Amino acid sequence: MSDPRLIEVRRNVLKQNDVIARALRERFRDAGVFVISLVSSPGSGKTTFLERTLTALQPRYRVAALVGDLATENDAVRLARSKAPVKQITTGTLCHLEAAMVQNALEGWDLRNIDFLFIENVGNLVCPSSYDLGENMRLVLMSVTEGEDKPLKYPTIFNSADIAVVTKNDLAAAVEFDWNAAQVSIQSVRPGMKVFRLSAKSGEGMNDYLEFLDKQLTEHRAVAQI
Ligand SMILES: Nc1nc2c(ncn2[C@@H]2O[C@H](COP(=O)(O)OP(=O)(O)O)[C@@H](O)[C@H]2O)c(=O)[nH]1
Ligand SMILES: [Mg+2]
Repeated sequence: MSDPRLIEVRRNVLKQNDVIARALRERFRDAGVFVISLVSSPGSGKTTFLERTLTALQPRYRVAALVGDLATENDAVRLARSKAPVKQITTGTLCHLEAAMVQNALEGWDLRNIDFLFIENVGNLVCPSSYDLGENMRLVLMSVTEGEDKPLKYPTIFNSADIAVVTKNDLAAAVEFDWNAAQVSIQSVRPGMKVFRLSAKSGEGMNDYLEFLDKQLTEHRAVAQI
């Protein structure tokens, strides 16, 4: 049986996170920035996908990114090639980002100068699901090389996400990826979820996703009357 004190501590940590996440969400809304967080297992292709996204959006939008990892600044170095402002958050032993880490990382940034802020979470399909980061949209990424049943095995993270992206489509034939089976897995966990199929390496399928982001920002600003 679980220790009731442990449950109490966990509850308090989550509550504290929610308070900060709520404040962040208000700050984001006031600044008119649209915030997208990315979650996936390690190696699914978050950084590759994000680098391509940042580069593609830059001519029209002001973009920035925060990236979380247990150790190393490798991903921030890769993302900085897009010339967008990027900050690395190293979490040490923690397998997820928390709202307070995002808040600290944003120090010194004027959010009014950003249209899209992306937050790459630590690669993990379990821990990040319960931590609200104040984002407007949570994107869960899965790659064709991971198999079709990840949503069934990790339903909580798929449930907590708003949209799904299936990436590395250039490898689909080589790994005999079954698109229908993947769709069934995703839709059974999160009925109606919007899914994009693409390859961040070749760029195939990226346009639909970029157009979707475009619309999201327009709608967000119309609702917030910015
Ligand atoms: N073939 C192919 N490889 C990819 C694609 N996206 C990422 N990769 C490769 O997958 C590996 C992990 O990618 P990375 O972006 O670091 O994943 P992350 O750990 O989720 O950030 C790297 O070797 C990438 O080059 C893709 O669309 N197609
Ligand atoms: Mg990465």
